[in-house]
Amino acid sequence: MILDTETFKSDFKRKLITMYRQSVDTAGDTLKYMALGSLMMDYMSGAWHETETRYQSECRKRVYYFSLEFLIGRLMDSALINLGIRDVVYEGLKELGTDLKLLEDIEPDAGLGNGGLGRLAACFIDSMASLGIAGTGIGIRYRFGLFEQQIKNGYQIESPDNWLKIANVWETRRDDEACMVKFGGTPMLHWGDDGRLYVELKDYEPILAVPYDMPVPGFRNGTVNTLRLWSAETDGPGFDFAMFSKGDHEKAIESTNSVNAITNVLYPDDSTERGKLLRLKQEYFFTSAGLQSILKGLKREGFPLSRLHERVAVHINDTHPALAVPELMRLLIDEEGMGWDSAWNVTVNTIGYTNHTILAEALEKWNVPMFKKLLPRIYMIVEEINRRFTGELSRRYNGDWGKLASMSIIQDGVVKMAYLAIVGSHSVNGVAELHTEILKNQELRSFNEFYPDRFNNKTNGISHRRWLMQANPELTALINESIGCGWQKEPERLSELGRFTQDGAFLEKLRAVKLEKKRQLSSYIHERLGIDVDPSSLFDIQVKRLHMYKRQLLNILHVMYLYNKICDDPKAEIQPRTFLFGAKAFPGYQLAKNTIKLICTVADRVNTDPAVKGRIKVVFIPNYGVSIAEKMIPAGDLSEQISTASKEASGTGNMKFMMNGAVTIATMDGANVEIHREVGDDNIIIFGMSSDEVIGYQNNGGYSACEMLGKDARLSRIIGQMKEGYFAAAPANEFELIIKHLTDDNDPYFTLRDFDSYVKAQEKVSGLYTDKVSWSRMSAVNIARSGVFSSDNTIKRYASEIWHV
Ligand code: 26Q
Repeated sequence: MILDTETFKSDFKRKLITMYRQSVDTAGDTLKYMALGSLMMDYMSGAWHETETRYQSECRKRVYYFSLEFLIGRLMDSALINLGIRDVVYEGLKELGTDLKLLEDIEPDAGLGNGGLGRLAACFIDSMASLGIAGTGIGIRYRFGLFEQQIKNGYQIESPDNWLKIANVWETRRDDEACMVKFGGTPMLHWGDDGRLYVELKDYEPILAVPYDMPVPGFRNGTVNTLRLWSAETDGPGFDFAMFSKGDHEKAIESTNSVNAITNVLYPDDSTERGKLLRLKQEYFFTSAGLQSILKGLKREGFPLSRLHERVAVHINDTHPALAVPELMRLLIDEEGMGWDSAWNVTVNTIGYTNHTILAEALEKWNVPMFKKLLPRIYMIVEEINRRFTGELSRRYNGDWGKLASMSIIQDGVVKMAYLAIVGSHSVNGVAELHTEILKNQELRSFNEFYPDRFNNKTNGISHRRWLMQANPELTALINESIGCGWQKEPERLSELGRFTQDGAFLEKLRAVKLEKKRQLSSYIHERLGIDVDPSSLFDIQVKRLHMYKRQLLNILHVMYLYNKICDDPKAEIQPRTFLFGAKAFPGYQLAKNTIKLICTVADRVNTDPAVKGRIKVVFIPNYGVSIAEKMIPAGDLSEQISTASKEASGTGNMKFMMNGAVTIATMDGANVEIHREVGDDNIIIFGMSSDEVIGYQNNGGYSACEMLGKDARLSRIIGQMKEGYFAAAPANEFELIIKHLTDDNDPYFTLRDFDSYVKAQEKVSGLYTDKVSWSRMSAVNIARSGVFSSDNTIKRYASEIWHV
C-alpha cells in the first residue's frame, strides 16, 4: 500500500472527528487506538473486497480451516507490517505527538485459544493470506477467551478474559449471512413421491448463528482473506414474553442466557478430555454454521454440489470440528436431496483431518445418550457411517470381531471422534515426523493398515512475520542489513545467514541485539513484578501450557538442585542464570497448579537469599499469552523443550525460540527431532530417554521411581526439602500432590529418570555459554536454519498434498 505521512495524518485526524468528534489534542489513547484501527480497516477494505471478487471470478478452490481455537493475539502491528505502512504511521503519529507503541498496547489480545493448536491456526491463516491461497478461518467468537491468570501468594487465580470490553475494531457483523443451527428435536422419516426416504427434524431448538468477519491481510501482496467467527444468538426476543410482562424478568431471560452460553467462553482445557454437553454444542454449532454458509455460497453461484470437493477443501483442526463429517452428509442428503453414496464420496474428498495429540486422555469421546439427545439426526448418520465402515472391515478381515470392535466408531457407549474423523476424510496428518510415525505404528496402527494412503506428515510451522519481523524488529534489521529482505517473502533464504556464522562483526551485532531484547524484557519484569534481573545473565526460558508431560517440574527440580549446590559450596562456579517461566494451568488440573506453586515458592526463596545473589534468579511471569510471548521469546538464550519423549506432538514454541537465536535444550520429541537434524549435534543440547525407550517402559514396566530416588542423593534431598517445607512460605504438606505423583504414581513422565541426564546437559550449556563468541555462533546457526519452520513452508505442503490448491 502507498501512503505518505501527510495523507495519513489528515486521514487520522478526520477519523477522530467522524468517529468521536475529537481532535488529536483532546482524544485519549483509547479513542486514538480505536480511530487508528478503524482507519486501518478503511485502508484494507478495498483489497479485502477485491480479493473476494478475484477469487470468485477465477473460480478458485477455497480452503476452509475449521478450528475451535484461533489464538491470534493483537492485530494492529501485524496489519501495519503486512500493509507495509508501519513506518509512515509511526512517523505520522509521532508528528501528532502520539506514540504508536502506546496505542498498540491498548489492544486486548484475542486469546481465543489454549495453546499450540490455537496459535497454529492463527499462523496458518496468516500464511494462507501471504501465499495468496483462498483460505478462510472458521471458528467461534467467544465472548470470553482463555482465562486471565494472576498469581497471588504463588497460587494461580483465574478471572474471565473480557477481551471485548472495548469494541473489537477489526470485526464486521454480517447479519446477512446469519443462519439457523438446530439442536434436539425428533427426526421424522417419510417417503417422497420419488420413492426415496426423507428425514425431517421436528420440534428442534433453533439457534441463530451470526458471523463476524475479521480481515487477514497477506504480507504486501494485496490479498486480504477472512477469519469468520460465529456467535450464538436467540432469534427474536429469545425470552418468554408473557413471563416477562408478568414481571418474572429473571426467569424470562434464562433461555436467552442458555443460548448465549453456547459461545460464551472457550474451554480452558489443554488435552484432557471433558465430556461436557456445552462443548459438544459449541462443536456442532460452529461446524454446522460454517458448512451451511459454504454451501449457500456455492449454490448462489449455481455450482453443482456433487462436485463440491473440486471447489472446496474443509480442514478440521483436531477432532473438535469432526462433526463436519456427519453434518456435511446431513446437508447434502437431507437438504440437497443427494444419495448416500455420492454424498459420502463428496464428503470424504472434501475433508482433511489433522491430529495434534497422542495422549489417550485427550482423544475426544462423547457419550451416546448425550450425543443422541442433542443431535438425534447426526447420531443416525454416524450410526450409518459406522455400519457401512464395520461392514467393510468385516469383509476385509473375514469377520474378525476383535478388529471390528477395536476400530468401531461407536464403542462401549461412546462415539470416538478421532475414528469418525479418519473414516470421513481423505487425509489424516500428524504434526511432526516422529508424531506421525507414532500415530501410524502405534496409536492408529490398524487404521493406517486399512487406509495406507490416508496418513501423512505435515510438520508444524510458525509465522516468521509475527515471530521474527514483528516480535523482533531489532533482529529483523540486522538480518536485512546482512542478507537483504528476500527472506521476508522466502523464509528459507534465512539460510543465507550461514555465511556470517564465522563473521566476528556480525556475531557481535547479534549479541547486541539479544542483549537489547533481554533489557527490554528485564524492564517489563521490573515494571510488572518489581523483580530485578540481570540482562547479562543467561536467560533460560520455558513458556507453554502447564502440563506434567511438558515437565516444568524437571526444570524447577534442576533449579532446586543448583540452589542446594550453591548453598553447600558458596564458591561453586555457576554461570549466572535467570530462569523464566510462563504457563497457565487448566483450572481443574491440581497437579499442574501445584507445580506453579512450587516454581513460585522456589522463586521466593532463591530471589531473596543473599547467598545466591547475582547467580541465580527465578521469575514466573503471569498471564502468558501471545503478547507476552512476543516479549519473552526474543529474549531467550536457552529454549527449554524438555517434554517426555513421545508425548509432545510437535511443539511450536521450540521453532519460535530457534528463529530468535536461542539455543535449545531438548529431548528427542516432536519437532525437536527435526530441529536437531537441521542444526546438527553441535548447535542443540539433547538429553534424556528416546521415545522408543519411553514407549518400551510403558509397554513392559521395569521402571521404579522409588529406586531412582533411593539411588540419587540430590533427588532424595530435594524431595525431603519439599516435604519439610524448606522452600519458604509453603507449609510442610504443600507439595503432597507432586510427591505422590513422583513416588506413589511411579513418576509417569519419567521426570526423575531423566534428571541426571538433564543436569549434565545443563552443565554443558553453562560451559558453552561462557564462550560468548561460540555461543553466538550457535545462535546464528539456529536462525539461519529456522526458515524451513516457517508456516509458509508448512502451508505450501498442505496446499499441494492435501487441499490440491
Ligand atoms: C478437548 C475436549 C474437551 C475440551 C477441550 C479439549 C482440548 C482443547 C485443546 C483438547 C486439546 C486442546 C489443545 C491441544 C494442543 O494445543 N495440542 C498441541 O498442538 C500443537 C500444534 O500442533 C502441537 O505443537 C503441540 O505439541 C500439541 O500439544
